[in-house]
Amino acid sequence: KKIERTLVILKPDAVVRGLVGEIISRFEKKGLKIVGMKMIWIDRELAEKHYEEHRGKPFFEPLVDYITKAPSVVMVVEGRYAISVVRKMAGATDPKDAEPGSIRGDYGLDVGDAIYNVIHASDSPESAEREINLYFKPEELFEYCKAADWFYH
Ligand code: YYY
Ligand code: MG
Repeated sequence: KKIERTLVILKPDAVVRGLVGEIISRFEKKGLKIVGMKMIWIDRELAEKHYEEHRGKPFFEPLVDYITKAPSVVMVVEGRYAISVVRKMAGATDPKDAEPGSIRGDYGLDVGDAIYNVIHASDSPESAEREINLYFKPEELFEYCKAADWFYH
């Protein structure tokens, strides 16, 4: 069945533009399960850790500025092939290239010094595990049944 967990961040632009509810709603409708969620104001230390693979690139500092500019909503989303499914739902990195129907394709366009693209989603099982541990303690993640679970499982 390949049930996976992935880290999603509704970035500061999603929060200040009032897109949080709409984006969460997409994951719910898709059949994904939210197993952890909170609002946090990511600080520079956490941002630099999160994006350490990009350290030294020209967009690194602007990216850290962007992600620390206002609060974010971080969540762990669970479901069948959740990592690749949520990446597809997010769409291409640059919102001008992202397909309509994807989150970045539907909600983003303007960019700042960095690419402001509304959402982060883990890109592999290894990054999902690393990123989930960066933002959540084990006791902040929950196992529970949703109404349709009896139907599929
Ligand atoms: O995984 P994803 O978020 O789609 O893109 P990455 O290549 O990992 O880059 C992380 C983050 O950095 C991206 O969401 C926006 C920003 N960024 C940028 O501002 N300018 C670039 N040329 C590439 C990425
Ligand atoms: Mg990435």
